[in-house]
Amino acid sequence: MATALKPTDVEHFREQGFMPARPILSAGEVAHYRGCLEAFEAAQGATLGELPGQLRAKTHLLFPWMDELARHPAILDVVEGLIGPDILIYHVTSWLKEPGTGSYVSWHQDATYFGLDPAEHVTAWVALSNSDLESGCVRVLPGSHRQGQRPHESGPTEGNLLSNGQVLRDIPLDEPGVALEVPPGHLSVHHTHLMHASGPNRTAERRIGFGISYIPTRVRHLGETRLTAMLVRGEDRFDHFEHEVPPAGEFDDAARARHAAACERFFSSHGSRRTGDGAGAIEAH
Ligand SMILES: O=C(O)CCC(=O)C(=O)O
Repeated sequence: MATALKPTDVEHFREQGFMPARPILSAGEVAHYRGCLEAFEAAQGATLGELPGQLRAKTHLLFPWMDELARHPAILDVVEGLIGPDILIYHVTSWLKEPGTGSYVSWHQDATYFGLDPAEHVTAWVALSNSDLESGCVRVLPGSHRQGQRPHESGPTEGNLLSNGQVLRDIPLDEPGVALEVPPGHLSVHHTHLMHASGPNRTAERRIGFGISYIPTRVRHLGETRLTAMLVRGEDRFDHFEHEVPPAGEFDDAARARHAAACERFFSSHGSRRTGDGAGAIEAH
């Protein structure tokens, strides 16, 4: 699968603040990664979002298959084309929208609570199911990243997958924006200042996506707590983050302990992140 970016792809990202869906995984890989997620959920008798322990956040620290997906060479090739060769994973959010839950995401910019400088973070959104308007895909305001960081305020938390229900002032929830539809096995990428939101999943199927937030190693976190991040390509000559350790076993004790410690640091450095959409549900932004 050809994954290298063309100069026109990079220009589109710089101008519009997002990269539309492009194929990244084979059908076999989609079935494999989805199978791994759902086998774990079946064994637990609950979805990832229903289980306690903030499992939707930094999921790559818990499961070798998720670690493998987050460092997939085809994804990293795209990310490298945008932020350069020395790449850290700063955060991961498993965006699971179960049918009939009404979960949505209010208009926001990812940078709002990430506390990164310079604002060079990008989110690769990888689909393991069809993400379209009907199933609650991300909707964007093209070019809005050029406005830089805008003020957010606390909004309703009921059904909102974002912590504190944070919402950009002046953008109505029903602002249609432009749908960023992502078929299974494809990825889209958005800039940390791009304004975006998503509506409820109105289909009978789950909508499964992973938002993987990558930064170049030169970026630092502005805060007193030293946060963790995972080096996935190139080298880190800056030492701004403590390096995360990939999980050796599926949801094993060591992985769970490291995941809990990393989440504790991450969320305490950003204020309370608990959402109102179910036990243990946590949003990254
Ligand atoms: O997956 C969604 O519905 C929202 C995703 C999002 O807000 C993000 O990736 O930053």
